[in-house]
Amino acid sequence: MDGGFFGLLRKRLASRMERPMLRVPGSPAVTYRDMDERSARAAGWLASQGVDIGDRVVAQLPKSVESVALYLGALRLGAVYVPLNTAYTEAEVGWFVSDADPAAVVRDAAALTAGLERAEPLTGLAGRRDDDLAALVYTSGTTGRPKGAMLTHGNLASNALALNEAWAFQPDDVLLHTLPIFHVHGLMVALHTAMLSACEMIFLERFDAGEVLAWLPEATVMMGVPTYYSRLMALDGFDAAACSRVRLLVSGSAPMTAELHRAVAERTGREVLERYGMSEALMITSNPYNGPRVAGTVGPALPGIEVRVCDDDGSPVSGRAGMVQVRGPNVGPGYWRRPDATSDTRTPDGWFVSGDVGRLDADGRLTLEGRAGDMIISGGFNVYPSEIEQVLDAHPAVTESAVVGLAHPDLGEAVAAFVVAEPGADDDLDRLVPDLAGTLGDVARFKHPKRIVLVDGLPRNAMGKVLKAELRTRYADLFA
Ligand code: MLC
Repeated sequence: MDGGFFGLLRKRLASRMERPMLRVPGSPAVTYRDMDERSARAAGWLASQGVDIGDRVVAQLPKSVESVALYLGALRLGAVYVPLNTAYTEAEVGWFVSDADPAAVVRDAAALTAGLERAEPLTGLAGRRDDDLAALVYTSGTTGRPKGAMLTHGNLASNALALNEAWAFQPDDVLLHTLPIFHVHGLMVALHTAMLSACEMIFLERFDAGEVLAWLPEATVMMGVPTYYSRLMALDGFDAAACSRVRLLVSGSAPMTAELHRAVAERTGREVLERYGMSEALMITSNPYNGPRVAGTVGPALPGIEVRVCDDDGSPVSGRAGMVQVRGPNVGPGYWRRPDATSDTRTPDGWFVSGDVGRLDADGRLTLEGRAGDMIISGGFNVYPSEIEQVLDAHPAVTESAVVGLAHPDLGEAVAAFVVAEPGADDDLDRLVPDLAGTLGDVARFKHPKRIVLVDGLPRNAMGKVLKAELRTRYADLFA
C-alpha cells in the first residue's frame, strides 16, 4: 500500500477535494482540500523539527482543526502519532514521553498554529507499507506502567474500510463529531470512517449535551459513549424530531445497558448500534446496520475479522462464557518495546487475547460479560485500580486500600476507593479523606475516586485475597 493509510485517503478523496470536511461553530468551513494543504504544512513543520520516517510524535492538544492537521501530517510524513489524553498530568506525560522516545512533543496549541502558518508544505507522502507503524495508543494494564498499543497503516486502513462499508457511509452523510480525538473512538473510528466517504463533520470541541442537541437536526450520524446518550436522554428535546435526519447512532467504548438502549429507541425511533473494540485491535464486532440490533450484545465480528471465545484451557466454546480472542487485519502488532506484554496477550496459534469475557451465540453474536481483570470503564475512559491503590497505600495513615468500579447513573461506572486507616490515625480521620484526594495530584482527575470510604477492614477470602466482588455488591448503591 503506497503512502500507507494517508495514501488510501488521498485516493478516496481525489475527486472530492472541494467538499466540506470540518464545520467548527464560529469558524470558516474547512474543505478536504484545505485539510490536505494543512496536513502538508504540518508534515513540513514536523520535518523542520527533525522528525523523520518512523519517529514518534507525541501530541497532547485540544481538539481543533490544527490538531487534526498535525495527525494527518504525521501520517503523511511516515511518523508515528502518539495522542495523549488532555487530562494527563505533567508527571503522567513525562512518563509517556520517556517511553515513546519521540522526536517531537507537541503540547502548545498556539505554537502549533504559528508553526503551521510558517511551515513550508511537504506535499509528497512517505512510502509506507501495511505493516509500518502509524500510531501508538497508550493503555494501562492491571500491573505496571501503561503500554503503547502499536497500530499499523494496515490496521487503520482495513478497519476504516470495514466500518465505512458496514455502517453504509455515503458522501452526503454529516457526522456529529463530539468525541475527544486522543483515543481510537474519536480519532480512528469516527474521523477515519467519515473521511473515507468525504463526509462533512460538525466538529465540536467537547461533548455538551445541550450543544449536541442543537446540532443534531443537521446530522445523519452520531457516535458516542453511553454517557453521551444518557445525558441526551435527560433533555426533553432529544426525540424523533431532533433525529429527523439521523440514520445512525453508534455507541461504544463502554457497555450500554439494555435499558438505555430501549429508552433511546422509544424516544427517538432509532435503535442505537452498539459495537465493540479496543485500542489494541480497533473495532472488532458490530451490531448489523441492516438487521436486528440486539440490546446488550455487541454483534458479530466485522467482515474479515474472526472472534472466538475460549475456556481456561484454550479450547473454543460456544454458548457459554470464556475469554474473547481476536484475529484479523485489525489486530495491532503488540505493545511498543514490550515483547513480554505482547506475548502475554497472544495464543500459540496467533490470536490476540482481549482480556474481555464474553459469550458467542449460535449465529456468532458476541455478548460481553465482564473483564478478566478489574479494570473500570468510567464515562468511556479506562481506569486501572492498582494505579490508584498504589498512591493511596503510600499515604502514611493508610494500612490498605481497594479501588473498584460501581454503577453510576452518569458515567456507567465510577471509581470508588475503600480505605483502611492505620490504627493510630484515628484522630485525623476527618482530615484523611481530603488529604488522600490531595495525594493523587500526579494522577489525571478522571481517575480520581468519586468517593473515598473509610472502612474497618477489607473483605478477604481464605487465601487473604481482597474480595472486590463483595465490595461491589455491598456498596452497589453508593452512587445511586
Ligand atoms: C471527565 N471527568 C470524568 C470523566 N470525564 N470523571 C470520570 N470519568 C470520566 N470519563 C471529570 C473531570 O476529571 C472533572 O473532574 C469533571 O469530570 C468535569 O470534567 P469535564 O471534562 O468538564 O467533563 P465532561 O465534559 O462532562 O466529560 C465527561 C465525558 C467525557 C463523558 C463527556 O469523559 C468523554 O468525552 N468521554 C469519552 C471517552 C472516550 O472517548 N473514550 C473512547 C476510548 S477508545 P473534577 O474533579 O476535576 O471536577 C476505546 C475503544 C473503543 O475505549 O472501543 O472505543
